[in-house]
Amino acid sequence: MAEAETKSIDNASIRMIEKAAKDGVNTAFDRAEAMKPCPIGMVGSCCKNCGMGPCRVPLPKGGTETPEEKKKRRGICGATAETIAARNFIRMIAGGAAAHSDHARGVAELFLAAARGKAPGYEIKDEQKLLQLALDWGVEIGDRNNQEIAIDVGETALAEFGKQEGELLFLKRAPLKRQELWRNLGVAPRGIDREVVEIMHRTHMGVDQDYRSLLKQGVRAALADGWGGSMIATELQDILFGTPVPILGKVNLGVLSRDEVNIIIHGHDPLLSEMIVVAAQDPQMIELAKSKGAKGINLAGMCCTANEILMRHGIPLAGNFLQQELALVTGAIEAMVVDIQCIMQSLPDIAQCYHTKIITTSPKARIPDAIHIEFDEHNAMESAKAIVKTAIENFPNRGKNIDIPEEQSDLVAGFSHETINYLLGGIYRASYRPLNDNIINGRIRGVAGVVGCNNPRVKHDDVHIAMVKELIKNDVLVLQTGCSAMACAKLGLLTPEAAAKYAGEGLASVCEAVGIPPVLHMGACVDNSRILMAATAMVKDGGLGDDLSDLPVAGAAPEWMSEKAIAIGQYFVGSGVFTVFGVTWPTLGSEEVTKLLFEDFETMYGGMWAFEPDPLKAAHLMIDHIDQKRKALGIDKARERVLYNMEMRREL
Ligand code: SF4
Ligand code: MSK
Repeated sequence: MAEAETKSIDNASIRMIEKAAKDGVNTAFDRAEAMKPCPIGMVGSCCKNCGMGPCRVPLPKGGTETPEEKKKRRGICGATAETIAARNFIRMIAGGAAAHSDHARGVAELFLAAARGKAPGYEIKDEQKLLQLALDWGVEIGDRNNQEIAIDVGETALAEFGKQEGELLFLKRAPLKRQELWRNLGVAPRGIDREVVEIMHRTHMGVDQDYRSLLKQGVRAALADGWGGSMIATELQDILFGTPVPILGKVNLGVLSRDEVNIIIHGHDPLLSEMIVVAAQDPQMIELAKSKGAKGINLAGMCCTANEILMRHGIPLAGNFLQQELALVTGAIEAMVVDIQCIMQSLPDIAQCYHTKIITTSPKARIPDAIHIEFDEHNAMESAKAIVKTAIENFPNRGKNIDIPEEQSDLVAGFSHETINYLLGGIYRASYRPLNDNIINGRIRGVAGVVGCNNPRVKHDDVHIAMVKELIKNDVLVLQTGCSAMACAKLGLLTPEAAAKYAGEGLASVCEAVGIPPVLHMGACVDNSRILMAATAMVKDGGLGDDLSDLPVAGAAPEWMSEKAIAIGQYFVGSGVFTVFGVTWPTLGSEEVTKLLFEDFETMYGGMWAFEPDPLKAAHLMIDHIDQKRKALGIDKARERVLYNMEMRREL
């Protein structure tokens, strides 16, 4: 038990780590202990981009070397430690941007098929957002019907991926000053695919060998993710499935049911999961479940697919990234349905110890020993029903070795950028004005986006929770997505009651007046684009400068692990936001590359990276940055509240 307690802060996970040990199941926690990270690769000093290598160029022991020695520290092709670290770093950006953007492409394709009437079961749920997007992209509205408009919107979206010239359309959403800065620095992205491909070209042996130039392309591709792929995914998903509004949900393994068929949907793509939600409510399916001895069907989510179906349907969250294996260890899952991203290959192996069926659904993400039921968007309900049926038929195979932890917590999710606008300003005056006003009067010190994954190199959930608690205690409103949101939800930080319990006086008073939690759940990892939109709305509302880099805001991914996290961090930095990562930092093998990212980027982009594994220290780096921005805006001194008499009102 003591050992399991060092691995997670979450009691449900601790109990399942214990059970896994008893059941002889090997999890990521065990593998992380058995396999120490390679100290050379960890800091970005290993290149394997050609057959002459892999080349390792670590700093000499003690970290000091003469200029002559440094000159010799090269790969076989002559690549320096700087080139190697920069290449590795931007290849991570390419991976992350590709993942988000290929997800977005799938959404755009389905969107277009739905608009053309070729994807039965899907329809336009948010007409207002469709029209807004049409306006933003210059698609004619006139007296055309939604279907006609949606076809043009879908075609415009798809064209963004392969665009060869010009700029991505969403760049125009950014503050004008930011757009100019991107153009002046030559990082305004062209087509999304083009920027990713160009990274792969430039990092091929013998191409771009100046770390500054490599990192510049990294920024361009990351912006193509945040203001391109991710934003397209979020917008089109909202139009198809509905823009999220606040909704009550539950989180943790305690949401699993003892007497119902448990189906977990895991991954990132809401296209299929939306249909599974409908299929699981089908009376025929429920009857079938009952005929197999179950009381019904219990659907729960895992990772970002979970965030998607929670926000729109209130489907409970079984857990975050490091709980995917632990969910199987309960012995109570009939089927875990996976789509794309963040899915561990160990799942089928663990499933064999119980009765669980692992079902892959994407042609892009197959796993040996899993059952493959391919999702056919033209026949989505059929695919969804086949999956639900497979799970139901597996219920009689449930064994006796079952342990479902009690833990489950309430949370409120669904704070889309539009919802925040409405909650703050009301239906007729929707605006960010009250937020800006409360930042200016000092009740809210600033805003932080705390996002990202879990990583077994640190104690599960602990780093997220410690950082977020420290931020809200210091009157910083926190916006969250991904696995980080789930970590904090488990502690109850995503409920309105958390304001009185954990937030500083100023933040608590605003949260209580508006009726919102001090930590707002904004969705899945692609929905970090919502945070960009919220920050842009703050700039446009006035009083807090005229660019994103003027805002008293900061970002963090304290338990990051995925390449997507690096792409997200880089698009925040490239948009002017100070961003702190924990766990490890992948360019420490080159002082020059690290200095460019941590210092020089601030002069160039008004935002820079930082690395601080200690969550409290990291929170204070963010708070210090917020305070500096407040000072620069001249709002660092708490203003006296003046009660206006009639004469003063007339004058005003
Ligand atoms: Fe080594 Fe250069 Fe080949 Fe990289 S590209 S593996 S540094 S020879
Ligand atoms: S699922 S990318 S572990 S947030 Fe989006 Fe969680 Fe990170 Fe995957």
